Amino acid sequence: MPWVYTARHRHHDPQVELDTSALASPREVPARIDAIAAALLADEGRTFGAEAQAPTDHGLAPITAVHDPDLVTFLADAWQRYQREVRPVREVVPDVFAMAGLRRGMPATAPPAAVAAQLGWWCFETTTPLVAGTYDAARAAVDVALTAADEVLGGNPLAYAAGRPPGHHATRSLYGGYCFFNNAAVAAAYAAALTDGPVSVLDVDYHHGNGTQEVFYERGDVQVVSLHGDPRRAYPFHTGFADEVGGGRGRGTNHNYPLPAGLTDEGYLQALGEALAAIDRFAPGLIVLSLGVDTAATDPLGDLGLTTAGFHAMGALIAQCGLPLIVVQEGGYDLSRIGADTAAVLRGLRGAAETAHTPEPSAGPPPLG
Ligand code: SP5
Ligand code: ZN
Repeated sequence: MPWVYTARHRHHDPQVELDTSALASPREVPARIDAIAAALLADEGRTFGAEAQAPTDHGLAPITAVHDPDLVTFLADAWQRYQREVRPVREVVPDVFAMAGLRRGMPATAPPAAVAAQLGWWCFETTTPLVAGTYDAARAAVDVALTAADEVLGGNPLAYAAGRPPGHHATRSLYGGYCFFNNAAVAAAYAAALTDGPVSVLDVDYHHGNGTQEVFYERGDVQVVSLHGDPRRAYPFHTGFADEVGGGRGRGTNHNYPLPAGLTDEGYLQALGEALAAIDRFAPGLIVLSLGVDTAATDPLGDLGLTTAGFHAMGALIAQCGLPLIVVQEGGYDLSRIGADTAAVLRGLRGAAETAHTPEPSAGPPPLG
């Protein structure tokens, strides 16, 4: 199984974040992906490639197919501008958010010019600091996902993108939730364009993938299916309810499965079975799997109850679809088991992946250049 990794993820290395009303040690840290890479390497090539591939540079076009180009431009030098315009500081976090209620009934304003104002225009929450190397790491994470997509589009039934920072909370025009660019959404849009066919995103991270949902909400060619902690109690709180079914041409293509606290393997796999039936009805050519293992029983950010055996069963059940799979890493914060749980899902997926049929890329030049 090909997997893609670059040490550039370490360039995003926050030391503090503002979380649940406290300055805390960040959860989304370089050690996460290094633990996963170590687990895959310890397998010595039995299930995974004996070594990772480096990502290839895909440029900005696949990113701006999903994100506002002005968000990309902002992230490219926001940290450096903050050092000059505001004050020198290691972690940069917004103070004032551009909430619609601030300007009710007033004329629309142009985007602000000062970096301090722009932070609250492009970011939706406080746990996602910018540091000096954030943009480089976030760009690399997109290339990791796109390189895994290339493997699957080239005929491999399964490829794994071992990247961070994660992506599924980033919307078209907002970053947050530890996410800057939506790696899985960029990969799904890229795969949909290159295959000219329907694609499903299956998001099993503990948190609702609000960004992926928003990116594809009105698109009929990309289905988004997410299982997550019920937003009545779980981050990101404002999205992920079952009545969010898609709009316009995308009506009926968004499926949310809010889950109760304490759910264990059996209940989780039952909900996953329902989610997979919805994917089966959509009949995609491939699946992008947003794989967060923060559903683990011991995860510090989650309250579900999955075991490592449950993660293996999750992979095996998803593999029964018989569809090619681009697996993109999202969350997972228990460093003592993130490697084992991720490897368990991938081993389960590989069980049936050998038999998967890969769609032909459409003829003609790639639409994304
Ligand atoms: C990709 C991903 O998993 N992002 C998750 C972002 C969650 N950020 C804020 C979580 C706040 C939880 N506060 C601690 C709760 C301890 N039970
Ligand atoms: Zn998560």
